[in-house]
Amino acid sequence: MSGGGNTDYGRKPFQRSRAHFTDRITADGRDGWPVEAGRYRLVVSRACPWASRSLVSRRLLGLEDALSLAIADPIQDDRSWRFTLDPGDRDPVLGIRYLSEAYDRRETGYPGGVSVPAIVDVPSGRLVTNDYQQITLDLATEWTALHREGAPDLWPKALRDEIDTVIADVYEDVNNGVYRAGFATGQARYDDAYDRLFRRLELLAERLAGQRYLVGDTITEADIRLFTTLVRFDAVYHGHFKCNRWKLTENQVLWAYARDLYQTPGFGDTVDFDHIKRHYYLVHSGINPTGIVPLGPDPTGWLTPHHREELGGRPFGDGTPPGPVPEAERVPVAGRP
Ligand SMILES: N[C@@H](CCC(=O)N[C@@H](CS)C(=O)NCC(=O)O)C(=O)O
Repeated sequence: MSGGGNTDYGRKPFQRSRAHFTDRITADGRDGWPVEAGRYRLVVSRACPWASRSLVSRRLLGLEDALSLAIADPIQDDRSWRFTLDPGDRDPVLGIRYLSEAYDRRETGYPGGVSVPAIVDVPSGRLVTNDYQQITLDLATEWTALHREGAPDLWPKALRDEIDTVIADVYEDVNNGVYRAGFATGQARYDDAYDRLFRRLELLAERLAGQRYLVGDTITEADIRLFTTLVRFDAVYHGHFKCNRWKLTENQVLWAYARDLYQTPGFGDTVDFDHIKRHYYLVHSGINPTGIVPLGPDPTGWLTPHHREELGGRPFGDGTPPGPVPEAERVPVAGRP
């Protein structure tokens, strides 16, 4: 199905760097970081799918007051993530210009990359964790004392095995699969990533044809993780990463599923298409050397009716949707449909 060309299995595949700081913020504080309202700051880029998971979870769980938010400029410079969207180019709470300063306070000479999402301890200014795989699970299970009333259970114990199986496949073939395709340096690796991506998406579409959410009948961690890739699909992965067997808008089931989530409070209200497009098309100069940011696609389709409620399902289980987005965190008009 996919193009031929040279085989390149001898070359190094795209490798996602290990999350280096894996301390956990827990209810019992066993790593020295107890859950505490107002103590920590979540640093994200709205462009980043891994960071966006934590933005969605934080909204769904109503943790906005307990865990404050710093939004980095979508365009990194040679010192990585920076707070150039803030007055004086400084994060107003941490007082730093670059996220790397919090990494340095944690460990001098840390050789790894500076990545988001990151959680920083406000009193000491030290990075606590950049473990993107664990952060949302901990928000769901360790931060419960600070959840809003009516917060959903995003990782319910009874469904955990099934959720974990789904998220492992989604990670491998979809979340990370688009990157393996986009950053492939040879044809065979690209072909393999592309084939696995679309095979997995088609399986997921079959699963979602008859049920509203991935696992059980409520929104879970699994939906959050699939959503953050789907919402970027046509805007960046289809063109920039060459994941172009079809567009999301051409897959009836997944497009309706993604719109359903987008229109659910806590999902679409965290998405900034302007940050997403500028980050991918400007930062990855190796695959987009001209730095031209495409004007399309037209995002207004995200607001069209999806009819997924006909499948039943209880988005928040016995809980309720989150309230409005805090004024200071509203996505600017340029980033919304
Ligand atoms: N790179 C992280 C995962 C999160 C991630 O890849 N974030 C991206 C933005 S989407 C990032 O911050 N990249 C900069 C870098 O890793 O140097 C890891 O593997 O620990």
